[in-house]
Amino acid sequence: MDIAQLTRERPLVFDGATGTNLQTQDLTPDDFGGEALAGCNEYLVRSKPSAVERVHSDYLEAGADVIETDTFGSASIVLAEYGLEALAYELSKEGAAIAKRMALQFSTKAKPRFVAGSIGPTTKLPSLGHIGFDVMRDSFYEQMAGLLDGGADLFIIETCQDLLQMKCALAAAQDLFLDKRTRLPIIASVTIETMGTMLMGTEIAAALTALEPYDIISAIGMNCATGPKEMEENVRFLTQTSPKPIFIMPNAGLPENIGGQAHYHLTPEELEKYMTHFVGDLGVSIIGGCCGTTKEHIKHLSTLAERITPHARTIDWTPSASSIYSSVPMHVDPAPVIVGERCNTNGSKKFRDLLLNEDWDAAVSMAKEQIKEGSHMLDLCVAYVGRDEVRDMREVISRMNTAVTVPLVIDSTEYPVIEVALKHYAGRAIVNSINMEDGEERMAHVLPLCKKYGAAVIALTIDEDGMAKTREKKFEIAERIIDISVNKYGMREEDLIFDTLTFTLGSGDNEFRKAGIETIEAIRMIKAAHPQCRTILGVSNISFGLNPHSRHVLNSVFLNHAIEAGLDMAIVHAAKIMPLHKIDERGRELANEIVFDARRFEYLEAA
Ligand code: THG
Repeated sequence: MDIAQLTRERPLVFDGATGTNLQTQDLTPDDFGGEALAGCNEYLVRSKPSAVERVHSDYLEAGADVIETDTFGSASIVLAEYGLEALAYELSKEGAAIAKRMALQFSTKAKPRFVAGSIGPTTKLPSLGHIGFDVMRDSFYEQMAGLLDGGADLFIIETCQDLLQMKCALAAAQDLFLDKRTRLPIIASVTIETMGTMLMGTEIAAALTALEPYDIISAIGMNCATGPKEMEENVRFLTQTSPKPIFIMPNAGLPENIGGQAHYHLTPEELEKYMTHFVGDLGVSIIGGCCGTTKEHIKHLSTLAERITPHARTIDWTPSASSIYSSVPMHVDPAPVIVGERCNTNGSKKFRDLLLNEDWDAAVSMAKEQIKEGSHMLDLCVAYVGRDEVRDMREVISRMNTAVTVPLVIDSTEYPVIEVALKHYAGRAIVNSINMEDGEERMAHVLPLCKKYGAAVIALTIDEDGMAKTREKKFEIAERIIDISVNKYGMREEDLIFDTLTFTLGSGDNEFRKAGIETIEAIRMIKAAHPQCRTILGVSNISFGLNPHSRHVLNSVFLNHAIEAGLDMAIVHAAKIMPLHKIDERGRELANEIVFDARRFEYLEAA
């Protein structure tokens, strides 16, 4: 099934609430298989399948194109609450099989009906350390395997509260599709609470940034928590920015608590009115109902779908990285995106000492300090000879995941370190870095990780001959990396950030006198040929070996020239970058002479 194709002319209509519908059937504890299982809707597929069939037939009669399986909580980690964890695969499979049987009964050539395997968020938040990535992924894998084997046509990973939980589910789906040599469309749907973010504090833009890179996601959207009215601003945002089709499944309004029970008051006519706007004016292409919606609501949506075409959207997409909270573009105006350099064991004695003392809280404080100083993102490197870098990365990043509001750049040469970081990071990280020192070897390890977790990547202009010195060689390596990354590993140009690297100009070494110009001109060449690609520099490298004041001046002047050539991002100590007007004329002149190799005197030794 091709979601984009199916929704070109008409929106696709999902069904309504499962729980609310089951409640109207006045089921007894016996129907659930005994007191101990009462309330476990997922067990009904075995204890009373007729109740589940009734939900499905109600919505199919109402005209839903897609019905959801009664498997929202059929992952072992949820079923464990009823001692049913061993049945996760079976219940998922039976749930899908019942739905498939019903869908086939109603399917016609003119109106095919589909089954969406429902995958809920479980009861655990991995970003809060409730559960580890691998355990959660395995649980989703088993649930999804059951849904697939039972005949689901697509998966809906819904009511997501924690992006890391969504990443576990997406990793499970990727693994399952590889193992079974198949592929189903996936709808990824987050829940935005009344306060305007996901439960973990995630803004809709951060969710979109983190999810958009996943090829296996066919549509992105929102469900639950609120009614359509409260969703409107975020619906508008998604329809204006998301390259993927949009799915919206609101509750029947905000729930009202009456005698300890949630009541939903939005009428079918009101839901239809909002959805007319969402589809017809904003371009939403998949609609349905969450909590409180009934057969009557879905009837209204399916008749609406017969007479409305999703508005053709104009998409303003900005490639970005994100933390669990917010999204940061990989280009800002004025440039550059400032990547704080100090959370680096090789770049800061203070950070190194904190790591050696395992003072994780103070390490997090250093991160926060850099944000205060103006960093838009932070480079993070915990490598230290003799220490367990995987463990250190896990300790630091699992804290920074929720404590640091800006995106992280994972700086490591070790593949397992990169993977452990990506498994503990809910946002969209940038991996620092790949290069071609050993040919394709490093790319072969790192790029599949970037694909699997949706990360962007920094690529250094280094090849088998070492670090490129001339602009032509830097450009040639960049082109080679683009070719392999895009054509062999499925990355997009917008996922690649090139670092044209510079040797220090502070050594006074004649061999490197042109290093600054070559680095800057290589940026110009890459941006001209590949405007989608981003560029970055570790600016402080240029001035190693000079005294602190000269370093600040040279770094600032060099950065300025690099920006003029098209530099998008800079790894710097934000507090030490000076605006040009704050540097006296003599300092600027000297720095310019060094950068452009126009030195009149050999003053460097004296610096
Ligand atoms: N490109 C990419 N990543 C990189 C670099 C790069 N990561 C590491 C490095 N280069 C960028 N980070 C730093 C961090 C600190 C310093 C230089 C580069 C630095 N530190 C001072 C020193 O060593 O003298 C301060 C030391 C201290 O505070 O103890 O200069 O090029 N992709």
